[in-house]
Amino acid sequence: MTRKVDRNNQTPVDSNEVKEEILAKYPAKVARKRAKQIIINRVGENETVPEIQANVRTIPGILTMRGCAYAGCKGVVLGPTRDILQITHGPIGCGFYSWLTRRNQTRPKSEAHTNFMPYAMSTDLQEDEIIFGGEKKLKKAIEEAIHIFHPRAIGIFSTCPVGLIGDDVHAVAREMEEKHPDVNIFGFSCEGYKGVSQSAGHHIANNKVFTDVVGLDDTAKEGKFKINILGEYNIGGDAFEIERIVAKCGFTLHSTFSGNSEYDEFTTAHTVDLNVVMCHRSINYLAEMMEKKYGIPWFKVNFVGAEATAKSLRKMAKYFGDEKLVEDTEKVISEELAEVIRVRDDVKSRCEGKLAMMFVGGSRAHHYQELFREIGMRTVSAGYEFAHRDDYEGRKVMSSIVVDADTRNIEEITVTPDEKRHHPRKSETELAGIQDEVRFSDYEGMMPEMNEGALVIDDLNHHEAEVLIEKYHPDVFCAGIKEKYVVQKGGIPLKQLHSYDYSGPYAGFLGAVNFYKEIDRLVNSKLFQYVKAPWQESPELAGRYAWGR
Ligand code: CFM
Repeated sequence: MTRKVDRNNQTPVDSNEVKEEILAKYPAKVARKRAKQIIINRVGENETVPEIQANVRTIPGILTMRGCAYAGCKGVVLGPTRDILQITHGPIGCGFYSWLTRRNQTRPKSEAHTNFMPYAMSTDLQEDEIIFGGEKKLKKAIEEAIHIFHPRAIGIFSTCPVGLIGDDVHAVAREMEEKHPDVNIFGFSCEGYKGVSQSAGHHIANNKVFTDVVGLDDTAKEGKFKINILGEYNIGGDAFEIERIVAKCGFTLHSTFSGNSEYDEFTTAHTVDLNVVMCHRSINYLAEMMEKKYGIPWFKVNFVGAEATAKSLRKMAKYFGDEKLVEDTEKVISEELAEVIRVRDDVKSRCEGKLAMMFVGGSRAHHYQELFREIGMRTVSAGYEFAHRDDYEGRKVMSSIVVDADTRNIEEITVTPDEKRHHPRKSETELAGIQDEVRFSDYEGMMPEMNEGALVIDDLNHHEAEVLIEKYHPDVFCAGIKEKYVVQKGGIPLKQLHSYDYSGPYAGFLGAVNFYKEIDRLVNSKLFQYVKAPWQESPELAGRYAWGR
């Protein structure tokens, strides 16, 4: 099942030396801690890999790439849903900076359909509320929102100051819901500081969507082979491409959590027969809870990479086991792959052997290695900002993950089977028959698929990125906007894998073609070799205090 790790394909630089150089700059205590988060990859029998420390606090003073719990809850999981009216309870900056910067696209079914995405709604907390409390202002904002927009559902998202002053967003939600029984109003305790990163916000969002939204309506959608896609957020139009492909094969896509989605698709999501999980990190909780409560099996898929897309579609068709579906899926794959292979081979002739690095949130640092592999490029170093050990080492290590105080901060919901609505989608024997192929409730993680000797780094920081660039001279560095210009000033092209640099889609078959072409242009352009960073000309900045003149 596992990809063959290329044991001869060693990195051109000694990873041990790079690690040592990185650690040498740190005080002893910091170096000891970072040493557990910088791992040289080894893959043994049964996908065993070395242990990496992940999902722990960033050491104060280090310039991390991470974001906050509010970003994970509002920005990531709920943000892409167009008709849940989302109010940020907090200072205006939190609402404004989480407004569409992630490039999650949406396509309302018609002009008449609700779409709140072009709005950034916030209570715009001021000093007065910080001192005297913000609940009154929140209630007023909800009244105003209902009056103007008539939403079916309202989500309230807490920011840091809300937690610090003690506003009870849940009590406000209950009170307002009593006044407006037609509107489903729910609050999220996703204050930015709630966890060590955005990952906490994902969990908080999953919990509330599960308890307050999923399962409210038992009306099933028409159609055969019904699925939900969990953890796909339609960045740069990825979900549009995935929708196109799964429909062409003959699946009925009931809902995507939450790219290009609507509230109604969430309330009825429990009526499907299969959940497939794209981004494991951000939504595995919901997959687990839906399985327990409603009996919906889940497995991991990946639509980033043409081969990975084909493999995922095959797994899905295999699950339903319908001959015509399997046949149609194969037809779609061979039809779509024809163009992909033509471009891929052409691009590969120019990109083969080039080096890539990727440091993205919690899934893409794994998924995008597929696309680079397809054009013959090697990932010499990769890491997540905020993923957990299971995303690195595979879910097999989950039982051995230490639960610390920061994790305990987030509610664990006890889920039991729903007496009326839990029913098995397949018999035990049917499930067992395809377990090896589809791997139910499992994720193999990033490290078992990476090369021997590759450097895996959790929660990368600025200093470490600089050492990596100096040592490896990668042909492309993949990260986000915070890293982009520093890396490019160093003469290395940076591809944003969060927002896609205003481009995309990169998922599915058409997405793969887009990505090959862009990477070809980036790594084969001479442009970056001409860049001279300001610090190469004058490495030190001198300053003077104005009053010393
Ligand atoms: Fe999942 Fe995502 Fe990602 Fe993520 Fe994110 Fe993202 Fe990401 Mo930016 S849900 S973990 S919290 S795949 S916004 S669409 S690109 S860090 S790797």
